[in-house]
Amino acid sequence: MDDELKLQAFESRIGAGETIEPKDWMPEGYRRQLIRMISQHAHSEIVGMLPEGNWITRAPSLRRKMILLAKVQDEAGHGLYLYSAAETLGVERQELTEQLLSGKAKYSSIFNYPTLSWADMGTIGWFVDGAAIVNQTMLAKCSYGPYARANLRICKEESFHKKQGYEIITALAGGTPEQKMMAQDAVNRWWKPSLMMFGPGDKDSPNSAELMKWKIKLKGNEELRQRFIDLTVPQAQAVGLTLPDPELRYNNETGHWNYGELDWKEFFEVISGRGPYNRERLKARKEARRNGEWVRIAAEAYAEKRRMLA
Ligand code: BYC
Repeated sequence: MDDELKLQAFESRIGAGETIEPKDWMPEGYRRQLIRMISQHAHSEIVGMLPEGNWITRAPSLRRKMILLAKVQDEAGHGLYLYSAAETLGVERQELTEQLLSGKAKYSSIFNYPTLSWADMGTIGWFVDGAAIVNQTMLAKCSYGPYARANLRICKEESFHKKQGYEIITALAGGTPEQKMMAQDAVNRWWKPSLMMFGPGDKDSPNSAELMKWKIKLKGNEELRQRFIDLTVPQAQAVGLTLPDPELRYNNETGHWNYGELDWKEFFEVISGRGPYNRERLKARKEARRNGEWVRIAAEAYAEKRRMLA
């Protein structure tokens, strides 16, 4: 079959809701888009361990420490499922890691902000994992089998992450006036950056049309952002915290919450490597890579020895 016929057959499989598997024929554009998106997602999970990892030694109780430790370890696991999913497309994990460390690859904008107080652990779980669930529940139904299955598993774990974050915030919001203030301050700092996790508005999203045509993305950035807002406003009201947006208003006609303009200039600065914490995040990843060098050498030598003995 020539490529034109293969493409038609591929697109009719997508149209029929079939799942594409690694050994199936796929257009180069589909493969390229998946490698870009899955690797960015994997990097986000790995870099995303840093802001919370920063608080493990300062958790306010043993119970909180155990929960946070488990959550951060889960994020490492997510990174590994996702790198494995990317590898099914014929790319090496080492190459992807190098793209991250050289600053060539993107990772989620949200992890370029500092974690200043314990309440930030609450808002990360509540907002960041909450936003990730809204986005990834859709990706769990995407057309590429390995990515869909990785997201299915990730979402189950994110659900626990979100609950632990909301529980931290509920405890602080119902605590002393100082604790409530700490929770409100974290909400003030994390709300808008969390909304920007969904990516730019649909007209500034160059990848969406192709991704939606191939059912890699099932919904646009704007629709998912709105869904997250609609789910989160009542949760903020329930704990007596205010979301920092004077234009947030329920719209009876649409059944959705209207919200104010986001700072897209800030977003594009952050994803271009000039956010508040981009340098620190990459520095930490480079140090981790250097410190783990001896483990990789030992593992490689062990694998080589087993190959020779086989
Ligand atoms: N941050 O055409 P667009 C987690 C880029 S981690 C950075 O709309 P697309 C967690 C975009 O890449 C979960 N860059 O892109 C972990 C594109 O640039 P390139 C992270 C962003 O792909 C630890 C350009 O802007 N989730 O849950 O159609 C602790 C134009 O955008 C961002 C994922 O990675 C951003 N926020 O849609 C706690 C989900 N937004 O590549 C929690 C998988 C946009 O053309 N990814 N850009 O140079 C996706 O769903 C999609 O890639 C996005 C963007 C919705 C993020």
